[in-house]
Amino acid sequence: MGLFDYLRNKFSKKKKDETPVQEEEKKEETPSEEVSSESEKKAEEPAPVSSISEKEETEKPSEEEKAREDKKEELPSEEKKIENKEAYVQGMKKARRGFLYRLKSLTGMFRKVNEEYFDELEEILIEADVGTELTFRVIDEAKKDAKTFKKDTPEEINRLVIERLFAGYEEKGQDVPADVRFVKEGPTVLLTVGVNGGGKTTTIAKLAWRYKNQGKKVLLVAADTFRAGATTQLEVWTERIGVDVVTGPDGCDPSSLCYDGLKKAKEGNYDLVIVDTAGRLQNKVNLMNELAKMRRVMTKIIPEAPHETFLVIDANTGQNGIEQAKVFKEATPLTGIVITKMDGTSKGGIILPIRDKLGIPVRFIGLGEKMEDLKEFDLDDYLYGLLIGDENE
Ligand SMILES: Nc1nc2c(ncn2[C@@H]2O[C@H](COP(=O)(O)OP(=O)(O)OP(=O)(O)O)[C@@H](O)[C@H]2O)c(=O)[nH]1
Ligand SMILES: [Mg+2]
Repeated sequence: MGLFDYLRNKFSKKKKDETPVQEEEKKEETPSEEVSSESEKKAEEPAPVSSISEKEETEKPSEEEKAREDKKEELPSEEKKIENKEAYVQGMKKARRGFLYRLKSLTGMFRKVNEEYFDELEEILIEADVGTELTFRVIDEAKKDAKTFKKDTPEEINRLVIERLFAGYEEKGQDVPADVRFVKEGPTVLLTVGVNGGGKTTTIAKLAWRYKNQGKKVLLVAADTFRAGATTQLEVWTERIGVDVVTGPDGCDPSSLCYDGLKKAKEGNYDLVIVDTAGRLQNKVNLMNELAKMRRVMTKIIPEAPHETFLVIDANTGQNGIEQAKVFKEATPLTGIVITKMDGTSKGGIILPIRDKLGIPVRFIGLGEKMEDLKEFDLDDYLYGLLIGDENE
């Protein structure tokens, strides 16, 4: 079965054929449809915080909220899975238009493929941020496949190319569950890194919201002491979400905040500590030194910390994002990548060269500004969002 049929089958089957056994096999998803739609209703404006601020004002959940939470527990995971797919379909509208629609219009222009067709296809892939190296390789392979399997219509070639692209994704790098991997005992520490404006602080807030809703005790550490106002930004988030934060004055040593934060987390029996960092990258040596020092200090309190280190990349940065990732990868061990602002880009392909060149798994994807718009990365959902979407649109 081809990729497109596989995806269509997978998602159409779910609605009808679900069984309790299948449901159990599915991984946990948050947040539920109820929570999302309720939050959306509350959102007066698209500002990222609006969807949760009201809810968090009351300390104790109301009866209505409890009932909703209970319902959320009961929500079959298949439904959550469908809801997740919908978030990708919505969030990747622009990317789909940029890629799939161009592909379709090219397909309509040729009856049989020739060199010109391959050139055009190459351009579409490069413009979708798939990266030159991967594009050239896949096009070359597709040309060979076309000869071997005697395929010459644009539809057949497109399928070959797309299947090659995504088969490559699955081959590269080991598969790690997207969700943060919690340690059995003591706080799990997640360090976030990335260039400025990439979406670190917003992603941290979204993750804090996600895990708080899962019943975890979450502590944030405002270790971006470099940018004026960064601490206040994080504090505002923590008040709205209802989680604790460790802060220091602007300009103080971020490592000492890490020390204080981890100490508080250990003593206060927190489940998760998320550390925000400054988004600067002017000097690789400085970056390496600073991150190395933060890690060193953390190990004094929790020897294995940080358990996870996520690099946050803005999907709009394109190939530059890959270069950033290389620098960070050299500076600090990374366990995952978060792609933000996927909703704002017409180039959805950045996921592919990241995996191809860096071998680091994408763990989460930002599909909008609201809290619930940060989703676990799922290759099938992503492919569906990029290649199929809403079939009626
Ligand atoms: N549309 C959209 N916007 C996002 C997403 N993630 C983050 N943003 C926006 O990106 C902007 C920058 O986000 P921040 O979280 O402040 O970025 P940062 O990496 O912490 O930046 P510095 O603190 O300057 O290093 C904000 O306006 C966010 O609302 C996303 O997934 N979709
Ligand atoms: Mg920030």
